[in-house]
Amino acid sequence: MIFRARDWLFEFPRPALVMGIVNVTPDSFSDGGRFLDPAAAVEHALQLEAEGAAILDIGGESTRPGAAPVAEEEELRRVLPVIRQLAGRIKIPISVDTQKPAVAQAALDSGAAIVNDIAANRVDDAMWRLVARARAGYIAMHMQGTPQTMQSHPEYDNVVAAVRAFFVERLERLAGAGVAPEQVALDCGLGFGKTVAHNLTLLAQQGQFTSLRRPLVVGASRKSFIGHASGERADQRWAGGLACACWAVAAGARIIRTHDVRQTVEALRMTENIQAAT
Ligand code: 8Y7
Repeated sequence: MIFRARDWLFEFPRPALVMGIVNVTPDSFSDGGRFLDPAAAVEHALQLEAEGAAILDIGGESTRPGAAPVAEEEELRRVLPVIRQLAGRIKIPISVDTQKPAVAQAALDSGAAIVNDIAANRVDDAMWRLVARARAGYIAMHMQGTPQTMQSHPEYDNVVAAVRAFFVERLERLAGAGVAPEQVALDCGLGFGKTVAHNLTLLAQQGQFTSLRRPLVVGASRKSFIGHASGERADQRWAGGLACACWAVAAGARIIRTHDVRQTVEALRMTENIQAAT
């Protein structure tokens, strides 16, 4: 299995990829405001690369439950300086976390290689066409509802079947827009229109998605369902996040999106050593 993002190529089997989170926002629930200054965000990104990140995910719009949308100009003003300064300076691909085609295009023009799209359940295909043109990587994440409404009453007959059907349909529509399967990674979207039980079921059942033969992305880092189990506040949830990361990789996930890069790399290498001995 291959994941291709412009000039980057990841060939599996290989050790799981750790995707380090770089928030350039004033209001992220776990590290909001710490890296709004571009220079601080760049420093943070360089540190995550040094800690072993294989991808950096740069985002300028908080998508925590209830967060207000950010205007396009403001989002561009946040992420572009960071992407421009990082491109060429780092040896790993940059992913842009955005729902807006114009932001994705500007980010790709500034050196990003992957579009991380939490709004992959979109109706028009502008985002997919620009991903196809740039031959960029694309993370299709499942979300029920919107960040404004998603946690009010998440409901599924069968959450695993619903997410799997979404993946199948999305791969078809992406192919129709010119995005090759090799460019696509799939993400069940933990916390995006899901109860605690839905999140746990999706983690437990990662193996149900491996037959789609695309890399699975899992982002559990610091999310509230971890706090539900541990009682810890967001910036103290790393241990629960590691448990999710190790479980997910043992069950078949290939890319772990996290704030806690150094600890995650260490825990995943240990998990893979155990796997190799089974
Ligand atoms: C995810 C994500 C967020 C995730 C992917 C947070 C942008 C909330 N979560 N992207 N983004 N997967 N692909 O807690 O789970 O970081 S934002």
